[in-house]
Formats: sequence, structure tokens, C-alpha cells
Amino acid sequence: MAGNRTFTMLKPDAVEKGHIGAILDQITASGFRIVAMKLTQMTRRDAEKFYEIHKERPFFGELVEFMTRGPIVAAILEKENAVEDFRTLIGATNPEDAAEGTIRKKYAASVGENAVHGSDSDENAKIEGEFHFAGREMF
Ligand code: YYY
Ligand code: MG
Repeated sequence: MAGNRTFTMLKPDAVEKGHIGAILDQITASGFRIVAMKLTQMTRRDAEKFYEIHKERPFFGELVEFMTRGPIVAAILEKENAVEDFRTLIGATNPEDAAEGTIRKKYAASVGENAVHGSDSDENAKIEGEFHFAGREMF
């Protein structure tokens, strides 16, 4: 059975460009309820750990550099079928391939700086949420 929570980050590019409000508005208007949220900045060690699965990929260095260059908004979102529905809402990893109206299509500049993260499985949603939030910060 599909879980009802996913984890997201509004990435440094989206925060720098002043898109926090518009993106959160689209997320909540799409039926997601915010059950944890904060503005935070990842250290190099945090980013290397969070994206560990990609550590052998050629873009890993740039990804860590990008994700640590400024604050992000981290949040846990609740909705039926949250992981899959949120991936649909954000669109393809590369904004050029993202469907019209998706968050990445609207706000992302490139595959590297693609505005928003969405967990890819229920298991990772739990791991990623717990990476960023203590129990008393999750509602
Ligand atoms: O889950 P998602 O963010 O859509 O893509 P992943 O394949 O998990 O890659 C994570 C992250 O890495 C992506 O959001 C941007 C970056 N990246 C990249 O810079 N270049 C690529 N060719 C693929 C991914
Ligand atoms: Mg991913």
C-alpha cells in the first residue's frame, strides 16, 4: 500500500529567486498538508550523506556544491499516495522534459539546479524526513 508522506526540499536556487511562497502555495493547493517545515542550510557533510547514492556519478561534486550554497526549505508533506503524486507535481528531473505546469517546468533553470526535491519511495521519504527533522518537529 502506498504511504501518505513524502519529503521535499525547496533547493537553494528556488530560495534565492524568491519562489518559496509560490511553490508552497502550489504544493498546498495540490492537496498536500505540511506536517514539518524549516529553513536550513546543509553542510557539505549533510549533502554528501543525503545524496550518498549518487556519489559515483559525474555530477556529484556540483550537486553537493549547489545544495550547500544557501538555505533550503525542508518539509514533510502528507497526502494519500504522497510520493508518487508529489513526483508528478514537481515533474521530470530535467526541467526541459518536465510537463507544462509542473514546479520544475515553472521554476527550474537546469537539470542541476532544478528547484525542488521529492522522495522516490516511501522508504526514502521516511529516511529523508528523519535526516532533517527530530520527532518533536514532525506533526
Ligand atoms: O529524484 P530527482 O531529483 O528527480 O533526480 P535524481 O536522479 O535522484 O538526481 C538527484 C539530483 O541530482 C537531481 O535533482 C539533480 C542532480 N542531477 C544532475 O545534476 N544531473 C543529472 N544528470 C542527474 C541528476
Ligand atoms: Mg532522486
